[in-house]
Amino acid sequence: MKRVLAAAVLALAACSPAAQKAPEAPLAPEAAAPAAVATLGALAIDSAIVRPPVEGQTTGAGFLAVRNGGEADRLVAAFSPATSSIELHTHRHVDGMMRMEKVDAVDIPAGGAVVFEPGGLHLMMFGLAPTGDVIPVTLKFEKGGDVTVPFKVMARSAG
Ligand SMILES: [Cu+2]
Repeated sequence: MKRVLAAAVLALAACSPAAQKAPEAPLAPEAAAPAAVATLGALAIDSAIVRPPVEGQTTGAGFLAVRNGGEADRLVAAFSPATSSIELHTHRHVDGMMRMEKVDAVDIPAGGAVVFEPGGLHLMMFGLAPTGDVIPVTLKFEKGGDVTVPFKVMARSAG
Protein backbone atom coordinates (compact mmCIF):
# COMPACT_ATOMS: atom_id res chain seq x y z
CA MET A 1 0.00 0.00 0.00
CA LYS A 2 2.78 2.44 0.95
CA ARG A 3 4.47 1.68 -2.35
CA VAL A 4 1.31 2.54 -4.32
CA LEU A 5 0.99 5.87 -2.50
CA ALA A 6 4.63 6.71 -3.19
CA ALA A 7 4.11 6.00 -6.87
CA ALA A 8 1.08 8.29 -6.92
CA VAL A 9 3.06 11.11 -5.30
CA LEU A 10 5.84 10.67 -7.86
CA ALA A 11 3.32 10.81 -10.68
CA LEU A 12 1.88 14.05 -9.30
CA ALA A 13 5.35 15.54 -8.96
CA ALA A 14 6.13 14.59 -12.56
CA CYS A 15 3.00 16.42 -13.71
CA SER A 16 3.63 19.73 -12.01
CA PRO A 17 6.30 21.26 -14.31
CA ALA A 18 3.86 21.04 -17.24
CA ALA A 19 1.24 22.90 -15.23
CA GLN A 20 3.67 25.76 -14.74
CA LYS A 21 4.24 26.22 -18.45
CA ALA A 22 4.03 29.77 -19.74
CA PRO A 23 0.63 30.92 -21.02
CA GLU A 24 0.06 30.15 -24.67
CA ALA A 25 1.14 32.76 -27.16
CA PRO A 26 -2.23 33.35 -28.91
CA LEU A 27 -3.65 34.89 -25.72
CA ALA A 28 -0.84 37.43 -25.34
CA PRO A 29 -1.90 41.01 -26.05
CA GLU A 30 1.01 41.42 -28.49
CA ALA A 31 -0.37 38.61 -30.65
CA ALA A 32 -2.57 39.56 -33.57
CA ALA A 33 -5.86 40.24 -31.83
CA PRO A 34 -9.18 41.10 -33.47
CA ALA A 35 -9.94 44.83 -33.52
CA ALA A 36 -11.08 46.14 -30.15
CA VAL A 37 -14.74 47.17 -29.95
CA ALA A 38 -14.16 49.12 -26.72
CA THR A 39 -11.22 50.23 -24.61
CA LEU A 40 -10.90 51.36 -21.00
CA GLY A 41 -7.44 52.58 -20.08
CA ALA A 42 -5.10 49.68 -20.78
CA LEU A 43 -7.99 47.23 -21.23
CA ALA A 44 -9.16 46.36 -24.74
CA ILE A 45 -12.28 44.32 -25.44
CA ASP A 46 -12.91 42.42 -28.67
CA SER A 47 -14.89 39.48 -30.05
CA ALA A 48 -17.96 40.58 -28.06
CA ILE A 49 -20.93 38.47 -29.14
CA VAL A 50 -24.24 37.37 -27.65
CA ARG A 51 -25.83 33.99 -28.23
CA PRO A 52 -29.54 34.77 -27.95
CA PRO A 53 -31.96 32.47 -26.12
CA VAL A 54 -33.31 29.52 -28.08
CA GLU A 55 -37.01 29.65 -28.98
CA GLY A 56 -39.15 29.66 -25.84
CA GLN A 57 -36.24 30.51 -23.52
CA THR A 58 -35.14 33.85 -22.09
CA THR A 59 -31.54 33.13 -21.07
CA GLY A 60 -28.68 33.91 -23.41
CA ALA A 61 -24.90 34.01 -23.12
CA GLY A 62 -22.27 36.61 -23.86
CA PHE A 63 -18.70 35.96 -24.95
CA LEU A 64 -15.74 38.31 -25.33
CA ALA A 65 -12.02 38.71 -24.96
CA VAL A 66 -10.41 41.18 -22.55
CA ARG A 67 -6.78 42.09 -23.23
CA ASN A 68 -4.87 43.93 -20.58
CA GLY A 69 -1.82 46.03 -21.41
CA GLY A 70 -1.55 47.36 -17.85
CA GLU A 71 -2.01 46.51 -14.20
CA ALA A 72 -4.04 43.55 -12.96
CA ASP A 73 -7.76 44.25 -12.66
CA ARG A 74 -10.93 42.27 -12.06
CA LEU A 75 -14.24 42.14 -13.89
CA VAL A 76 -16.79 42.35 -11.08
CA ALA A 77 -20.16 42.89 -12.81
CA ALA A 78 -21.99 43.33 -16.09
CA PHE A 79 -25.36 44.82 -16.92
CA SER A 80 -27.41 45.74 -19.97
CA PRO A 81 -30.77 47.41 -20.64
CA ALA A 82 -31.54 44.41 -22.91
CA THR A 83 -31.43 41.95 -19.97
CA SER A 84 -33.00 41.74 -16.52
CA SER A 85 -29.67 40.67 -15.02
CA ILE A 86 -26.25 39.32 -15.96
CA GLU A 87 -24.10 36.93 -13.91
CA LEU A 88 -20.46 35.99 -14.42
CA HIS A 89 -20.30 32.24 -14.98
CA THR A 90 -17.66 29.64 -15.59
CA HIS A 91 -17.78 25.91 -16.33
CA ARG A 92 -16.24 23.34 -14.03
CA HIS A 93 -15.83 19.60 -14.27
CA VAL A 94 -17.72 18.09 -11.35
CA ASP A 95 -17.90 14.29 -11.13
CA GLY A 96 -17.18 14.01 -14.85
CA MET A 97 -19.93 16.49 -15.74
CA MET A 98 -19.54 20.04 -17.05
CA ARG A 99 -21.42 22.38 -14.75
CA MET A 100 -21.99 26.10 -14.86
CA GLU A 101 -20.97 27.98 -11.78
CA LYS A 102 -21.48 31.61 -10.79
CA VAL A 103 -18.30 33.51 -9.91
CA ASP A 104 -18.08 36.83 -8.04
CA ALA A 105 -15.27 38.24 -10.16
CA VAL A 106 -12.92 37.33 -12.99
CA ASP A 107 -9.23 38.17 -12.62
CA ILE A 108 -7.72 40.02 -15.58
CA PRO A 109 -3.97 39.52 -15.10
CA ALA A 110 -1.46 42.30 -15.76
CA GLY A 111 -0.27 42.10 -19.35
CA GLY A 112 -2.54 39.13 -19.99
CA ALA A 113 -5.81 38.28 -21.65
CA VAL A 114 -8.96 36.48 -20.60
CA VAL A 115 -11.25 34.90 -23.16
CA PHE A 116 -14.90 34.18 -22.43
CA GLU A 117 -15.97 31.36 -24.75
CA PRO A 118 -18.44 28.47 -24.99
CA GLY A 119 -17.56 25.78 -22.46
CA GLY A 120 -15.70 28.24 -20.25
CA LEU A 121 -16.25 31.71 -18.86
CA HIS A 122 -19.38 33.48 -20.08
CA LEU A 123 -21.82 36.22 -19.23
CA MET A 124 -25.12 34.56 -18.28
CA MET A 125 -27.83 36.89 -19.51
CA PHE A 126 -31.23 36.46 -17.87
CA GLY A 127 -34.40 37.92 -19.32
CA LEU A 128 -32.58 38.66 -22.55
CA ALA A 129 -34.69 40.29 -25.24
CA PRO A 130 -32.35 41.53 -27.96
CA THR A 131 -34.03 44.28 -29.95
CA GLY A 132 -31.46 44.62 -32.72
CA ASP A 133 -28.21 43.32 -34.15
CA VAL A 134 -26.18 44.84 -31.32
CA ILE A 135 -26.90 45.30 -27.62
CA PRO A 136 -24.91 47.50 -25.22
CA VAL A 137 -23.40 45.69 -22.24
CA THR A 138 -21.66 47.65 -19.50
CA LEU A 139 -18.72 45.87 -17.90
CA LYS A 140 -17.64 46.97 -14.44
CA PHE A 141 -13.97 46.58 -13.54
CA GLU A 142 -12.77 46.90 -9.96
CA LYS A 143 -10.02 49.45 -10.74
CA GLY A 144 -10.77 50.60 -14.28
CA GLY A 145 -14.44 51.41 -13.73
CA ASP A 146 -17.23 50.99 -16.26
CA VAL A 147 -17.10 50.58 -20.02
CA THR A 148 -20.05 50.01 -22.34
CA VAL A 149 -19.32 47.47 -25.05
CA PRO A 150 -21.37 46.79 -28.20
CA PHE A 151 -22.15 43.05 -28.28
CA LYS A 152 -23.07 41.64 -31.68
CA VAL A 153 -26.15 39.41 -31.50
CA MET A 154 -25.67 36.08 -33.28
CA ALA A 155 -28.41 34.54 -35.38
CA ARG A 156 -30.90 32.62 -33.26
CA SER A 157 -30.28 28.89 -33.42
CA ALA A 158 -33.14 26.51 -33.99
CA GLY A 159 -34.73 24.66 -31.07
CU1 LIG B 1 -24.07 30.19 -17.31
